[in-house]
Amino acid sequence: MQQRPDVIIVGAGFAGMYGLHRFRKQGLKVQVLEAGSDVGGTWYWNRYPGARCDVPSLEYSFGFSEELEQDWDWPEVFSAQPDILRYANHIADRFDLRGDIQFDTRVTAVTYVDEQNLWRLTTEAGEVFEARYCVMATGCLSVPNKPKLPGGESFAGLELHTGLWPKETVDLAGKRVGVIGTGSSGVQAIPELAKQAAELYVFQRSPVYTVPANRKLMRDSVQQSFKDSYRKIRDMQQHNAGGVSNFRPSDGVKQTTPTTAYRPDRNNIMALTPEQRRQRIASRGLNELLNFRDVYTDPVANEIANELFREGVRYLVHDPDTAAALSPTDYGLGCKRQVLDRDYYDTFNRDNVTLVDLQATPLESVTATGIQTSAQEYELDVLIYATGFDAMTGALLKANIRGREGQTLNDKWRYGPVAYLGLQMQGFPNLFTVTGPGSPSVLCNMLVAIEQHIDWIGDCITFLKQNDIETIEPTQQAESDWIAHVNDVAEGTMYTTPSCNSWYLGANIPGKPRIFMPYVGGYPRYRERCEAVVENGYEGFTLSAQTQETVA
Ligand code: N01
Repeated sequence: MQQRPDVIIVGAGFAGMYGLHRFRKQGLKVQVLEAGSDVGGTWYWNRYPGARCDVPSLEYSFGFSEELEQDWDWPEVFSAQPDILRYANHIADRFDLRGDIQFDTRVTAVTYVDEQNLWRLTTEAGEVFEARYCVMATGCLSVPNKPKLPGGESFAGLELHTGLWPKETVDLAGKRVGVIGTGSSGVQAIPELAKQAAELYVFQRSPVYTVPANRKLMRDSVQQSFKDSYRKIRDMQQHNAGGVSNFRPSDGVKQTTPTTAYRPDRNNIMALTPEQRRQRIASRGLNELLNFRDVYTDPVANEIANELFREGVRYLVHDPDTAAALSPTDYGLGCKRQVLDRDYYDTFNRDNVTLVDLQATPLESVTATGIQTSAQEYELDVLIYATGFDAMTGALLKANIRGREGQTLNDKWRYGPVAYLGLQMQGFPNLFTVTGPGSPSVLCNMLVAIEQHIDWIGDCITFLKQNDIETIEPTQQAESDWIAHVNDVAEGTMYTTPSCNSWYLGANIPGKPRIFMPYVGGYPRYRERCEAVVENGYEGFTLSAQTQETVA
């Protein structure tokens, strides 16, 4: 048994790292447990070729340290995985975090000990850690989904998953490579894999709506403008639905890549004539379709945009059959997380790339030598799963969490995640989730969402200690009212149309309850609600006073 910390944090991605720094600064003893061998979370595991962030790096960065903001330089506007991992490592070194992080430590059970009001965490190696507070900083997209395909274990070649990519260089030269999956990961990886492999086979179940990413190198003047304006930018982030300031540097350099962030200047596609719509796309590209407000709420506007998108694919992809197969028809723009690419469609014009449409010729089995579809066998040396994650709830349910009186989180969440503000669950006192279901999380600039949650949790712990409060947990009423609100605001958006099957809804995992998990009401509205809850004396939470026996 180790010396008891005040707080145990599970995970040393950006959330766990900032949690460690923030809680330590407020005088708490903190222990972080991390399954990987180093810091970085998502950016530690997702090392596949082409991996990069789709939020501008000057915004996808921490605002808690002005010195860090000033010292760090980003080489690209939207950074690649190695640069973001370098940033994570820099933070670990700069704030001397590694001493309180135990790496290569997978937590296998998180159990509330009722008699002592503390959390006991057990690791795969059998170590036991205990603390009054437990913070699950386990990430929203951290449990890779490897679908159970017939013959799935029989492939004799090299098998990889984009979300568990090896540290060592993977040499694909001269190899026949297959990729299953065309979400963000697949779309980023495919153009890079095509450059390396002898033959690339893309096994596509659903075509994707993807638009070109901004690929600008960072200009010194742009970086300096941001550095000069960071306080204003951080404030702007706090008032933007997606946690992105959309700050335009004073020298007029524009960021043209759309984000999922709210754009006040969005207009309606229905207000334009067919000719005007085409002119807009001709001059601004397919990205323009994402800037129309009504595309996200009006099914008629949505279908107009979808058809214009398909027109664009037909223009970009030379072979008409391939273009048709790459064009989504059974769901609309705005249903899934927007995908951004670099040369995705052009990749299908290469001689060494073959699209295998699994809707036309379903995958029958994985064999020792490749993939058998209803039409033929594709012989492969390497099989890459770009099949996504058990998102938002996966890591929490896998951690085997047991709350008061032995209640399991898996049982509590059997019909879908139930939590108050995505921060806490009734029956699980003093356990906090960072960017949990019911919070803006994946719909927000993740670093902004993380800072807000960690600050809220840190302030909450200070309040508990200062007021001799033993435990905090939400009331059942507050929890169910919040979930009802989360569902209400998602209604009527393209996210929840019956034709939409996204990981936001859990629809990518067989048997997972179909619930829209993130909070779509916008980050500022959410943040204000969190602040109001505190101002009203932790409204919706039950606070239990410290008893003599448990004062340790
Ligand atoms: O995962 P996905 P992802 N047989 O779930 C297919 C973030 N991210 O890793 O659509 C055949 O989106 C599946 O097909 P279908 C970002 O938030 C960000 O790509 O279910 N195919 C789909 O094509 C993103 O949204 C960045 O029919 C199967 C693909 O696998 C999230 O991570 C980069 C299958 C999975 O797509 C997840 O993205 C990367 C089966 N049995 C990731 N099962 C950036 O910042 C699944 N598929 C840019």
